Amino acid sequence: MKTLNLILVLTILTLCSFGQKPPVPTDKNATKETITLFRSLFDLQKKGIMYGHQDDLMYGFNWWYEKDRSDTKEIVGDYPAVAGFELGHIELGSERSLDSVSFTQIAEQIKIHYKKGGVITLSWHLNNPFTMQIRDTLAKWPHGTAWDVSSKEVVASILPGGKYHELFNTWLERLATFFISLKDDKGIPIPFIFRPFHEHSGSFFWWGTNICTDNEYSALWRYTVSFLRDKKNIHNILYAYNTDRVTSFEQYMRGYPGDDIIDMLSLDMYDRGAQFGGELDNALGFITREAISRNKLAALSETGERKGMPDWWSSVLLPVVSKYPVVYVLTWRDAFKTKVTVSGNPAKSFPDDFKYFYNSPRTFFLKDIQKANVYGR
Ligand code: BMA
Repeated sequence: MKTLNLILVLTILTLCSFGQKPPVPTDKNATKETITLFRSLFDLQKKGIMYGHQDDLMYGFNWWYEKDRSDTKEIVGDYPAVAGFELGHIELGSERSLDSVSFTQIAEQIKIHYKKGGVITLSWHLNNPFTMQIRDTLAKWPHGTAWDVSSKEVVASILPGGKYHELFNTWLERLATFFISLKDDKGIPIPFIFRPFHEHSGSFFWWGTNICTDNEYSALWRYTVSFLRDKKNIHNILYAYNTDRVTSFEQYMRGYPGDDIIDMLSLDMYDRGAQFGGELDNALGFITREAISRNKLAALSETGERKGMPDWWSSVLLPVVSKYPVVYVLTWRDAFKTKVTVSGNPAKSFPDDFKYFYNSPRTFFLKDIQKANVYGR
């Protein structure tokens, strides 16, 4: 407690000495825990980077929902600091996500990870509300899914005045009901990072850059935040804006909904070849520079190794992310494959190299951030 007070005083003094106020989330009514989380992460990103893994607590390469199990823990003996979960199909009122994961179990794992002091991030591959209405018995994937980019009318159709606006409200209601259920044992809302309408600079989701206008995209974001924050009174969310690979800040900002509702500037970028290191370096350079000047967090919210590269974690990822104040880096899910019998983890297919990443003083896993006490408990 004493150490924490000292850290708090030092932080306040440092900030005051620069004439700056301590950073706060955009939601003026953010809960105490959410404000503390935001500030802790803001501090943490100056010291190192948290490791995150999608669906780490739900399933792995060759197992499905087993108590306390995690692919990450199996390799390095600790859980990721950041646990990612996916909400696609919550909008339909389904019991399971598009990846067949039970929403009840997702909520359980969110509570457990929060109790341990870990950070939570949620993504949402929501269906296509417009093309879903087109009944076509012969239609194949991606018809009606998040990946269905066959119509450019989707975003306009769900905004106020649009044909499917009420349907979208129903979807947001269901999302909100799930969010409201995320409480700890004392009934305190669990803070989390929400990253909807992700990878905007790509055109592979119906909210992508060539599928809707920048104004529509921004309006979609603003409507969603206002619905959750103002209508449903949910005040435990940090909102993450996100794009796929970009080469300039202008490109990154296309359709940006505004500093008044965004808490984190994030980027998704997978290693598809030798140019990756340079491209990531460039993008993180301008994103973190802007994030700092706007009092926002920054994250590499999805990434993945170059196929077959044995030292990707140590020679590509770590050197680049270590240069910048990036709060976390997250690798995507280890899709469960029933037919595969070898134990191991495709996302960390070179365990020794992943252990090197784990052992770096620059990286934080769950035990490290338990010490940092990001919720100030
Ligand atoms: C994607 C893929 C899909 C999955 C989706 C949501 O990037 O992994 O298989 O359904 O994420 O988790």
